[in-house]
Amino acid sequence: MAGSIRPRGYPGAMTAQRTLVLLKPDAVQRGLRGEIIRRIEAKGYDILALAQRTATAEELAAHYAEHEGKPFYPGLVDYMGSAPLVAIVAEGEGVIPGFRSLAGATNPTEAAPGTIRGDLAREWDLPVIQNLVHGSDSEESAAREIGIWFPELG
Ligand code: IDP
Ligand code: MG
Repeated sequence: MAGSIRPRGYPGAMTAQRTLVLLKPDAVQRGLRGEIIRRIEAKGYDILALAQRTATAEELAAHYAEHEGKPFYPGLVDYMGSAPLVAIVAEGEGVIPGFRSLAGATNPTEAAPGTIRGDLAREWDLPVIQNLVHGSDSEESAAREIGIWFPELG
């Protein structure tokens, strides 16, 4: 809650969720870190942790275990490990579905205008969809993914 203007212990504080956001390598390479973080902060979520680094093969295998064996999996881990990314833990009531809503649909062509992917990404003829951001899709995923990227918060 560092930096929050809300009083500590405000009603409902115990219901806050945490989600794991990744600014993928295309977001970093295109200089969109600030624009995406701006949207997270403008929505009102708190940023608890933030780190830029190149993901290891072990981190990506753990993070994307659910996609292993799919046709786009080799391209996905290659894309995600190709250059630095930024891992973020964001906090707030409803932040798990709320960030997914900010991000928009997986395919940037289908993502609605107003969303991160809809406004800032497009399709390319590549083996994997490059769509700027990852956001956890459930409380279980968020807890697992935060443990991968920020074990010190576990
Ligand atoms: P999500 O990021 O919207 O949660 P997931 O289905 O979890 O989407 O897929 C993880 C990532 O894998 C996507 O963000 C995208 O980069 C890539 N991806 C997903 N489905 C496809 C596909 O059908 N073709 C190519 N890449 C895909
Ligand atoms: Mg997903």
